[in-house]
Amino acid sequence: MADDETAPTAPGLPEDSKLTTTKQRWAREGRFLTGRVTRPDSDRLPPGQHLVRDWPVLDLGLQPAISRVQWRLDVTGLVEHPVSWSWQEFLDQKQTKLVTDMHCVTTWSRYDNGWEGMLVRDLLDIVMPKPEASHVMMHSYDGYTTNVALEDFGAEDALLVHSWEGAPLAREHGGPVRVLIPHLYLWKSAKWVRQIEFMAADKRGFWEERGYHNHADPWTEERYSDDE
Ligand SMILES: Nc1nc2c(c(=O)[nH]1)N[C@H]1C(S)=C(S)[C@@H](COP(=O)(O)O)O[C@H]1N2
Ligand SMILES: [Mo]
Repeated sequence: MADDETAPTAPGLPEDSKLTTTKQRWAREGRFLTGRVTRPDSDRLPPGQHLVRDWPVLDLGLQPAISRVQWRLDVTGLVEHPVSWSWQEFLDQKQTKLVTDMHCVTTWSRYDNGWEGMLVRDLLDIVMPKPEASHVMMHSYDGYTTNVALEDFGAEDALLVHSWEGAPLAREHGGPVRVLIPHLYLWKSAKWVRQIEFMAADKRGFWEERGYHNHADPWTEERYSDDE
């Protein structure tokens, strides 16, 4: 068990101490990014992965066509300020460019992907998760779902992306907007995202219910639920 889970709660601290601790750590790490978040080259490819140059497409075989006119993003559940954004409202939010690697559980990794979108941390600043919010479920236009702990969702390089390498994110890769959580296997990065739900308890998403690991850290090869 991690130290922060066993640490006694200081007297007088409210029940939200876990979120408070997380937010304090974010503050220590630095709120502003240099635009590049990677490990040193020598330690860059997670175990069991191989490098690819192309970008494979993986999904349930259904690639919903969502026009930017129809598109909406709803942020729901345990937040102080739920939002329901149109395409323009989403673009009006602060935009950030990042370069990250990505790692798929099917063993390919791809380095140096240039993204543009909204930092999840900027989203969290707007919607303000309530103290009891501990997990997040992403819901997509194709019916896909995937779950993460709030701490993973709020990673410094987690992004809601609309562009890749300077062009609008292609439909087959989840455009108009997909989630990107670079430090987890790519199935945790919901394509065609339409709703982000904040929850008081964990709940497994599509692949997590079908044999895949609940957490999905590529560095410790959290591939299958048998390993939990
Ligand atoms: N909405 C949605 N998101 C999804 C999926 C999906 O089927 N539907 N598949 C996941 C899986 S299993 C992987 S490996 C990645 C693949 O992303 P890519 O097709 O852009 O490489 O998307 C993830 N996000
Ligand atoms: Mo996947």
